[in-house]
Amino acid sequence: MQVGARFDELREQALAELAACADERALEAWRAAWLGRQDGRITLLLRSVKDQPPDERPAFGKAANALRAELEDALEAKRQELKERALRELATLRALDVTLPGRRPTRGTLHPVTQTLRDCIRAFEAMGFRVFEGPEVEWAYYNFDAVRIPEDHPARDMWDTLWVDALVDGERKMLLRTHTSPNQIRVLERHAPPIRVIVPGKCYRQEATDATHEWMLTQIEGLAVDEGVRMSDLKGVLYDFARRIFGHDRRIIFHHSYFPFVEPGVEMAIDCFRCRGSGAECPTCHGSGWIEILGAGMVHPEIIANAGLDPSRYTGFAFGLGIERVAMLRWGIEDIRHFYQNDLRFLRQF
Ligand code: FA5
Repeated sequence: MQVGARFDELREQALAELAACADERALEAWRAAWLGRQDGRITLLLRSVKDQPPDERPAFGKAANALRAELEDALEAKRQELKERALRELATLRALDVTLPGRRPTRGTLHPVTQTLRDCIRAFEAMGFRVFEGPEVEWAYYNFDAVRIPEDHPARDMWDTLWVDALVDGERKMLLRTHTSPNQIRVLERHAPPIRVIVPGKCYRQEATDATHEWMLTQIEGLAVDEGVRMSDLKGVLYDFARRIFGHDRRIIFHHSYFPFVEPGVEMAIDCFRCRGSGAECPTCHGSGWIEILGAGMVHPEIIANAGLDPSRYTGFAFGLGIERVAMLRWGIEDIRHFYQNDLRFLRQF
């Protein structure tokens, strides 16, 4: 066989096998088989130059060297081709479609109870009250005993309590505060008259929920203690508050009420936005025509005395306002339970 023809056959076979290589491993196997230093077929071919008849050696050697160079170039070209294909595939996998419409960033709003709380705080701040904060996990002492609700007092039943499971001195003494009134004591312990503070915050009660009762509620406690503070001051502050929040056309009523930490005690209610007092079947006010929004009264003289102040000289008023009820009245929301169900159809309306 002619040297040229033999080499053509080898070239064809080598290039066909190379073309079939699909990855780096196949390429390496091909390289070892054809160009491997030990026993690659081309290496063996080059080594066999000396076995050729002397007159054919130069042509044989030249052709074998040319074939080796050609296969080395073909290997390099194939390697490059595989690399580029892999990069192209990766690019399609991670492709960004710049023609897709963008995602609109979602924008939140303040929860309606938070909005109302802030508006109420602003109304009291405008009347000279300063904001104070107290703990949500409270000692039974502040929540009950210090505000004149002893262990066996029936008033404890008014606030069905969520107790914290930890025992302190063998007793459960910590609870989720049932009202913000423990802060009357916390403020009196730390500050001297003249006192004019409000204390906003969450409270918790083990309560069967209905249209106007939730087990978590937000209150603002108000406390003013000074020489000569009177019931008329309390009424003036609360009227002014109601006008700032609800406007002039809302009706307000004070009823006598009982809270162990005030004397006398009152409840303030606003006319029912739903039935305006006419509907005996109204599910919001239960037919009374009024929705109670706060409890209030003159600070009990015993609490003034326990704070180290002379009750014949210092007097004060206190109130505890329910913020969810205020939000319901403002926006005509018929059920308090909407607030904490996280239903965006409800929350997006504010
Ligand atoms: C109290 O919590 C007293 N600490 C208020 C007080 C403070 C009286 C200072 C005197 C002096 P009461 O339990 O009535 O009282 O609650 C006060 C207000 O919180 C209610 O008028 C109402 O607006 C709101 N509230 C009470 N319970 C709930 C409830 N379960 N869900 C929603 N709001 C409530």
